[in-house]
Amino acid sequence: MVDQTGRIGMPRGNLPPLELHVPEPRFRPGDPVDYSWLDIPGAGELPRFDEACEARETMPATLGMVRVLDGKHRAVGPWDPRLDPETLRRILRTMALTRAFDDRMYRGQRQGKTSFYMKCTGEEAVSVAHAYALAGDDMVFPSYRQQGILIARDYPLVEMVNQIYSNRADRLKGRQLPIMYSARDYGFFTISGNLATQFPQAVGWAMASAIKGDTRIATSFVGEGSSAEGDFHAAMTFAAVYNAPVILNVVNNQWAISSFSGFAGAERSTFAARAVGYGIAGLRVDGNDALAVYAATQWAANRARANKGPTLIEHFTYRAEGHSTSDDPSAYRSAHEREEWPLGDPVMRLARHLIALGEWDDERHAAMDREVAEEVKAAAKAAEKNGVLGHGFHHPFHTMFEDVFEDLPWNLREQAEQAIREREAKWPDARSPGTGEEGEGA
Ligand SMILES: Cc1ncc(C[n+]2csc(CCOP(=O)(O)OP(=O)(O)O)c2C)c(N)n1
Ligand SMILES: [Mg+2]
Repeated sequence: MVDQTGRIGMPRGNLPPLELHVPEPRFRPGDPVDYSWLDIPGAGELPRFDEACEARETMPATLGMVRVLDGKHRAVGPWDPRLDPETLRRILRTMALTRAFDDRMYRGQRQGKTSFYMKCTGEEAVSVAHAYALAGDDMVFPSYRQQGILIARDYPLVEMVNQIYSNRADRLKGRQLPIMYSARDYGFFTISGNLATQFPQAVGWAMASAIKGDTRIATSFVGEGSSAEGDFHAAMTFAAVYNAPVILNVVNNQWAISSFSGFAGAERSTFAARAVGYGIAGLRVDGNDALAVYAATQWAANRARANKGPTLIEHFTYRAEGHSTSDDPSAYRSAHEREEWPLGDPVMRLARHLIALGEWDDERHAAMDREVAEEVKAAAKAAEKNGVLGHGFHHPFHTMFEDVFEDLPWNLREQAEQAIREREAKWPDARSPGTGEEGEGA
């Protein structure tokens, strides 16, 4: 750059030097936590917009928040989905089951039964209430933290554990990282570790559904950190241009492993507000309020099904535990964040609402907790019979060469033969090489 005096790159004395802002989280390990700076709108404050409104009319909902459960555990305001107590209890039980499943699988990882696990503790309402508000055959393009959707759709827990243990009953034959499920018959698209790829895929699926004249809509989830990926923006553009029947969810749980949400832009605006710039309806929702998640999802699903367009939903929540079993959050954030989180625990909030209605009590809650723990235990025991990591009963290793090409190309056939030879040389005593039944060390 050349200034008026012809000097290149020299600072101009009359202007401040340019500087960058590097985001820094408010609290680090050991810091006391005070969330009073967080502006959380009250329950029932936000008006409910017409499902067929113009996308830009939802601007207040992208800066405000859909909230139904108030501080006294009552359901208030125009977003109350008015669910009957039986449905509320089913949602509560599914959230409790999801939490119990997470707890047991986490322990399973610590016991060496799997290499990896990811919990969704504190975020159960996001996936479970969302699933309850969809039709059972709507297509889900999840991230790795929506196990609650599979559980809400009654996917067998034992199949989930088989996949997590990479055992011989794993339908995915040990080819996916544990927890990266795939369940075509449950409308649950294969989870990918490549963040945000599912967003444009969901939009493409929704466009195809419309092209075929189908009535099924698609829904997809990314974390707030992943919303910084280019795929997020490609998906938003396609969804807006073609008015695709899709719900695009950003789960803002405040953290992307050790990066806080500020690195994805949270200091500047809400994630929901991204919607309006694209011409997409946007809703920010209290992600720890199952009724609010249900109501927002129902609004977006009705809108999409009526050909009124896509919706971006930001679920405002908190990742209560580590990112995964490979993570140690005490190294980068204050442990007090979880205790101080102003939106509480989604399971307890729904339970207290039911208690306030006279439809639940502490004894029933304790009995439910015991029941879901037993259900998970039974599934885990049944799956263990099919093998766990490190103790055999895996799919024969040479099956990794199968199922991609109808006829194995010569180079892969050579590689497969070489792999079998090397294995026999390494473990000459193995009972039946490659069957996965060799036991320890296989
Ligand atoms: C394209 C890509 N970049 C980076 C990673 C590594 N990675 C895995 S999870 C993760 C954090 C994602 O955080 P967020 O999107 O907020 O979701 P959350 O884990 O909080 O649910 C990162 C960076 C990846 N898997 N894929
Ligand atoms: Mg996150």
